[in-house]
Amino acid sequence: MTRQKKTDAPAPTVPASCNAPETRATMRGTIDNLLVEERVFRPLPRIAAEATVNPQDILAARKHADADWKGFWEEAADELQWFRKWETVVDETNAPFYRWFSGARCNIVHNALDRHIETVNKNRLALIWEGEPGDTRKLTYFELYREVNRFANVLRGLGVKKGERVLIYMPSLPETVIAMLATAKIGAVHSVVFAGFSSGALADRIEDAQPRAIVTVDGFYRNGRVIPLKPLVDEALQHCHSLVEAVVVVHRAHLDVAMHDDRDRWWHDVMLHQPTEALTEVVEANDPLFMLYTSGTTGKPKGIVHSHGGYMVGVHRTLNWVFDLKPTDIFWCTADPGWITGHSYVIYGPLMAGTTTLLYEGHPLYPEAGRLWSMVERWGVTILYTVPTLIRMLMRFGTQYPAGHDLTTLRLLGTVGEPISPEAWVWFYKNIGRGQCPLLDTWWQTETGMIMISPLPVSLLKPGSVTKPMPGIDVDVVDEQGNSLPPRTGGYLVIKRPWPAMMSTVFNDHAAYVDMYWSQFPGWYFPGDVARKDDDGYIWIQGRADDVIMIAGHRVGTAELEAALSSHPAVAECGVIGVPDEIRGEVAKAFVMLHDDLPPFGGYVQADDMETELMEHVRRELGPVAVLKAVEFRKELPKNRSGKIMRRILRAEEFGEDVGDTSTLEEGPFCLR
Ligand code: 6R9
Repeated sequence: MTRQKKTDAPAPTVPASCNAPETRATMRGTIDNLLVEERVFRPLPRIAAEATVNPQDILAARKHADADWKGFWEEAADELQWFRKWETVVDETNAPFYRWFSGARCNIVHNALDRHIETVNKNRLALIWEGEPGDTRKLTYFELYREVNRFANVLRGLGVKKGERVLIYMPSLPETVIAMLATAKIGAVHSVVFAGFSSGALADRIEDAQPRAIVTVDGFYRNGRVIPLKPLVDEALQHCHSLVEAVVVVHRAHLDVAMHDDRDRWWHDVMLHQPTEALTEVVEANDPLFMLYTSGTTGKPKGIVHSHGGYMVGVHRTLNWVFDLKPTDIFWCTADPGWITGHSYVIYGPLMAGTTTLLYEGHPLYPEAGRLWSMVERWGVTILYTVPTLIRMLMRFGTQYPAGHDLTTLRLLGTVGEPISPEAWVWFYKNIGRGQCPLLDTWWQTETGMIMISPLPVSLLKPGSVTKPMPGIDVDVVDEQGNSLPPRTGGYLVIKRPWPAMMSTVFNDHAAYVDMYWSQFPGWYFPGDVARKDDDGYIWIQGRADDVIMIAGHRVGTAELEAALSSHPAVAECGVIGVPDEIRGEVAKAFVMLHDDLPPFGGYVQADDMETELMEHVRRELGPVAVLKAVEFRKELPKNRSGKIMRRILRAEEFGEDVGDTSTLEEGPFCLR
């Protein structure tokens, strides 16, 4: 890139891994790389001094994993408690249906909760919850344990059996965590449905999952409003065939909701007089723990299934390595519980680690743009793990809000969910992390269950790169034939070895599991992303393979075009798609949200016309291949529950096509703005 702010790097002595234009790939099936980002951030001495995992450990772990990957994961499994050890670390006889820790007996709730009651963790805070109006609740491990046991008894009383599904349609509340853990405790399978979804989306998921019971809430607070939820359950149940025998309703927003006598029960009524002890079901390691729906580009959402044993090992190991947890940490991952990040790194991971996890019910900008920072200050948050979309949104409000709060407790930052543009990365690092906190950009998926590619606190960081695979994870970038690509050549990201927290299947559709993830490159897992490595082996995600744009024979990932656009000071958010072009075949079209709180275009406009200015800016940043044909200015961009821009919807709108499944589209109260 033309803008190289070397002053941002504390010690920019590492050879720059630049991507010289002359080496751009022209091979079929490879992705061009246009973005050249040269800033590097060296490990901070203070962080290195307190790190549990230092660079030598990482090297040793990689060596160990490469020589004996099963032994490597077996060691990770030994850090947790099992009722009976496995017969095989990973049974590959029916690949790609890998069975991790086959024959073992366990329950993730034993590790997340039960075992802490016997240790000093018993009276430590497990959960701090803050409601949007400002009400708060704190639960120690012992208190959470008792609540979970009571609700486990409720579920058993309602006739929920091992292996049956419990659907949880709730926002971020303590009861959401309690319901999830209680379901897992009795060996049932939870399916959390994002509270921002419509009754139609809920009905589809009920129809597919066939839950025995539903847990929901009368309503909740979001952006200063009360959002009723229970009526949507009634509506969904009217419109689908289901086995649902009981709906348990948490009383949160004092709404006068209709209750069906034979089916609906208040949470506080059923919890009354329940014993505070409950047996933890002993399950086989491959028994299902939960399912979570993701929507493909077309068709119905798919229920991604995860199992107890492998998932707990993968999540536990990655949380401890990436975030190097300390007994004094207050861990805040801002993800919704209806997203995989909420499962792995708000609930299961932090609880297995015995740390304190913070949950927030409401909108991140309510009542004003400093809400997040006031919460960091109030609770003394030490680790903040969030999404690029939220960072971009907060950037729009400038530095006055973070500057007004004491953020000095923060020691680590993380992001997940989308490529983070170097601009947003540096803003977060400097203004929130004060240049003192490593920023860990973690790549993974609902399907992978755990972080797969990420720096550790002692890694050298490059803004916009997810750095290197976690030890034990074998990642490569290949062309369409599966040949490994040299550095600086983009291609398909593949994972060449199974890993413990991998999904076990698609619920009720084993063929879809094989087709969607294992058929493109037989024997390897294909996540659907395009990426490149640089000369240091660092990985740069270029976007989703489905979104790649072919400009005059050059294949360009959306992440690079969007990062270049985002580096223009007037651009708040953007999404790029390919549109037909007579000469070049295809060119890019951008949908852009400008900073609306700046003077017209922030005074940055050199050309008369903002569209021309942005087109020229992208060309300056990325070179002549990056042809932006048009820029459309928008007040909103379509996003899903985790804030990802849905280019599929932009494309469908552009071409007047059916937008397909929009059930995961974030609308109304959940829309981040
Ligand atoms: C955890 C989660 C998965 C897709 C993934 C990729 C994108 C996630 C990323 C990232 C660039 C990162 N993605 N993390 N892209 N950098 N650090 O996000 O799961 O909702 O299933 O999405 O998100 O495209 O394939 P999920």
